[in-house]
Parts: sequence; C-alpha cells; structure tokens
Amino acid sequence: MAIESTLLIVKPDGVRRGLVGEVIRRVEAKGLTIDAMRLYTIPREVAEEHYGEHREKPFFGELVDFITGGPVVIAKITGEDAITCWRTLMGPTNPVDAPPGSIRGDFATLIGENIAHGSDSPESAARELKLFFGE
Ligand code: D4T
Repeated sequence: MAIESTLLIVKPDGVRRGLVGEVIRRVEAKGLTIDAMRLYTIPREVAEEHYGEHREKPFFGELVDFITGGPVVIAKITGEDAITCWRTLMGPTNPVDAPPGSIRGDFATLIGENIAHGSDSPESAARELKLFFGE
C-alpha cells in the first residue's frame, strides 16, 4: 500500500460520446483525487512516444491515428494504490472481457475504442506523467 499518482486519459471515443463526466464521477466516488486535468489534442509525436512499446505491432498506426483523432481529457490522479485502483475501475483492455460495473465493461465493445487509459506500473506512471504534464 502506498500513495501513488497515475495518468488518466479519457480517449477520443469517450469524449465524443459524452462520457467524461461519468468517468470522472467514478474516479471521485472511488476516493481518488484529481490533481490536474485538461482537454488536450495529443500531437502525433507525443502519441508515438506514449505508445512506443507497441511500435512494431500491426495495430500501431491505427492506434496513433485514433488517439490523435480528437480531443482527449488527461488527468493526474492520486491516492492509495492509485495505479491499480484506476486500472480496476477501467477493467481489462479488451472490453469483451471487462465485467459489468467496470468502465470498459459498461460502455465499450471494441479493443480499439476502449474509452480510457491508465498507466500500468509505477515506472509507466512516472514516464507518462512527465510526458503529458512535464512533472
Ligand atoms: P491503454 O494503454 O490504452 O490503456 O491500454 P492498456 O494499457 O490497457 O493495453 P495495451 O497497452 O496492451 O494496449 C494499448 C492500446 O492498444 C489498443 N490495442 C491493443 C488494439 O487496438 N489492439 C490490440 O490487439 C491490443 C492488444 C488498445 C489499447
């Protein structure tokens, strides 16, 4: 158990569908704190760095096109085990496997349009918060 900060992104599909309020409501209801938040259109080079681990994957081009294709909401959220808490609120990456009650389980069917992002480790959180908030 430790106080952590992590990166939250409401992806372009979530913003387009008017789900920002619903996502943030769940984060606040869980007890996590929003330290910073803003609407942002991700530049291509930032998206390519963010998803660098997937550079060789067949879905990389589509992934970058998608995440840069409209405004997102980025937030720094903090709390007890915030990295795991936020990933549990989202549910598994593939919405088909995500249980009802999770964000992806309740609102998505496609792996390429899965509403939200969360850092997957303390190392990723540090890297991603620096990339998006410069801290
Ligand atoms: P993000 O980073 O979007 O929160 O996703 P995850 O951390 O949950 O999952 P990930 O890094 O494995 O995948 C990143 C991103 O790529 C999309 N994706 C993934 C896809 O379009 N097709 C695929 O086959 C996979 C594995 C979805 C999330």
